[in-house]
Amino acid sequence: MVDKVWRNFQTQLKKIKSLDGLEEVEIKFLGRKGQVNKLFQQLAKIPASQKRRQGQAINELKQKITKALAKKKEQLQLRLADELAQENFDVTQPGREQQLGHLHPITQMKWEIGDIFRRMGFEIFEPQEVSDDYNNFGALNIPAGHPARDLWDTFWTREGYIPITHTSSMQNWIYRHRRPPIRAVVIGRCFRHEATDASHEHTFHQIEGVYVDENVTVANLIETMRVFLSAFYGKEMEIKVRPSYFPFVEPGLEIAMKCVFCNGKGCSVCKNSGWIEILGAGEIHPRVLREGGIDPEKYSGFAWGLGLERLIMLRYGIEDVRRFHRGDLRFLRQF
Ligand code: FA5
Repeated sequence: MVDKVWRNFQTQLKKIKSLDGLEEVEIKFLGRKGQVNKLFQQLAKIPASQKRRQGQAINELKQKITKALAKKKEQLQLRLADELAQENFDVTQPGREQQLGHLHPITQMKWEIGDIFRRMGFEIFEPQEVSDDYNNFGALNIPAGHPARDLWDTFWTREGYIPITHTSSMQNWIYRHRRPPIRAVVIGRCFRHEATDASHEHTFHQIEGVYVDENVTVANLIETMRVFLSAFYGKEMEIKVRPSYFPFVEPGLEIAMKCVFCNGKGCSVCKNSGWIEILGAGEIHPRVLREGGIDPEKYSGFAWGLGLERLIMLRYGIEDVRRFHRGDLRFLRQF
């Protein structure tokens, strides 16, 4: 019996490839329920005259197995160290810091701006990125053939849908799904078929806002923008309000911020004007309210469309809007 166990052990010893495998074999032979202990238990059944010799043989077997396992362990450890050395692996080196990803600056700012408007009492929405002629133009007092359509260089799908040119495309939906007083902000992507430059991208983000209630005026609009800009920049910002034209507001206006790159002196980013336009806005046109099922005799409101990238550029002094989509990690890791 002792010989049989020894032969069995030797066969298994040869197959061991790892320290885990070694432990398995050790348990199988030297463990509490292992083969050596089983031999000891069988001693009780053999004649007293043979017990002494047999007991000695089992003890010798146990020692041989223990020794063989220790030798094998040493060989395995040496081989492992050799392999690690060949891989040029220095176990004494401290761990390398993992480069985990983080949110894109646009996402960070979208969330931050959403929080500011939420605190100001606005409900936040995302736009439908692909919409139709009615929502992007028709419902906004821009019927087919209206020359103002040229203000937006529009992409069209073959089926006649529009990747939205502005977040104003959500206005009609908001008027139809909310009753005054309405305070809503839409933050999302817009697409324009236009030449790109330092302040124009084909894909960019807008923050649309609408406020509808009784007796709302342009003064409320300007104050709302002032409060928002102070919260976002952490200080009073110098702004310029000038008249503008959008078919869905009357009167319409634009707000520009002093160019941070040249401090108002004029440079390539602000096209030498000293100011960077950040939003279009105005009193919502009565026709647009009526189209949304809201009585313009009773209610009035204001709306605005802010360019998200331009806000971020002015906050961090980023001189080219195209940086946001280039995927340059050196740029992105700064946020
Ligand atoms: C509009 O899109 C209007 N829908 C805004 C509006 C809403 C007016 C509600 C009245 C009432 P405009 O085309 O000017 O307007 O765009 C608004 C802002 O989006 C701009 O001030 C600018 O900050 C940003 N913007 C426009 N085009 C681009 C572009 N190609 N790349 C980056 N930002 C842009």
